[in-house]
Amino acid sequence: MYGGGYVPAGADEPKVSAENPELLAQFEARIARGEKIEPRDWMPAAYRKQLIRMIEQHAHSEIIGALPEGTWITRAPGFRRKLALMAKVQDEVGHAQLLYSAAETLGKSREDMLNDLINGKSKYSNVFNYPAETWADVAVIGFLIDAAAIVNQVANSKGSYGPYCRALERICYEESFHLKQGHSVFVWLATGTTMQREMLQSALNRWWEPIMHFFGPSDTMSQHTETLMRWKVKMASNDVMRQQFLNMYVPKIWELGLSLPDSELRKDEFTGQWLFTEPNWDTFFQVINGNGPCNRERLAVRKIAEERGAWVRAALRRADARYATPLA
Ligand code: FAQ
Repeated sequence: MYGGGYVPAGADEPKVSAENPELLAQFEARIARGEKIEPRDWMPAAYRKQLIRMIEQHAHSEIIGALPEGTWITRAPGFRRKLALMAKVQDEVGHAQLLYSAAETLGKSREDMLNDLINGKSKYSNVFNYPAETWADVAVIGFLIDAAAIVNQVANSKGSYGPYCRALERICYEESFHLKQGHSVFVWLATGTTMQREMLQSALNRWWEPIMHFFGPSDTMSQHTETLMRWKVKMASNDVMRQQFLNMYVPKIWELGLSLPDSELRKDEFTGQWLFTEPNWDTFFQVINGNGPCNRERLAVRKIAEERGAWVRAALRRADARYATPLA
């Protein structure tokens, strides 16, 4: 069922059954009451491990996610578009900062997380392994990928881990501006010249499957959903979030006279569910395991950034050490 060399996590998972049953029951009761779990609170090892995995992947997605759009800052049409895109890309990097800080509260250092990103041990969102070929790709990313991210993040900001939820709340405020920026470019192109509409349609066709993949494998294939939903880290399953996205955004795309590259896509009026052609999950697993069109380039750029920034980090560490030394 799985492709792309994907090995489902599990063998080295901490066992929930090995936890102290009394502490586990108290922990689950707190979650059931809607309380937030904070860094110093007792938590099962599996909860900690799952949160680190998920928040770390999310943080990596933000810094790697800055790259496809980042390449368009100098080519954005006009000063206002350049300014808006530059501010957006800067926000994404800021989101990574917030998320790395949230993950650090669980005991993994930022340095270890960044090393695991560069050495390919840790994943990041599938969508950032595709190139932004034209200005219309920036419109699709800004409108639809930000929209997809918001669907996921608004839901999960109501989850159980305090530092992650607070980071998500702040991120969602900023993402809603990103969505407006993306929508503005998207509508501009959709209502522009024939060439602009064609460029947008072509970008939409290329991005549709990666966007469908964005919410993760269908529920029958998802490895972590059950555990994550039990502990209110994930507040809805992959399929439920995908449906929410389709419900909110497909009408907005069709309204502009654009099409989507799936002849099966339609809402079943009886069930209220969207019907669609199952995206190719083998392609998805290939992409998230390092074999997408841009994986190597993305990690190479990240590695260069780490190497070139090493002197700044060293200088900051020295400054920290100096201020920590009491004056004679
Ligand atoms: N990409 O068992 P599940 C953004 C992996 S932020 C790559 O269903 P889970 C902002 C998954 O890790 C975008 N890998 O997993 C922005 C697992 O592999 P593992 C990121 C994926 O955790 C916008 C395996 O497949 N958002 O875009 C993906 O229950 C514009 C089995 O899957 C977040 O990270 C994927 N799409 O559910 C920036 C939100 N989906 O770890 C710039 C937080 C699944 O066992 C421009 N994360 N996998 O080796 C989540 O909500 C969840 O982790 C899911 C996946 C829903 C992504």
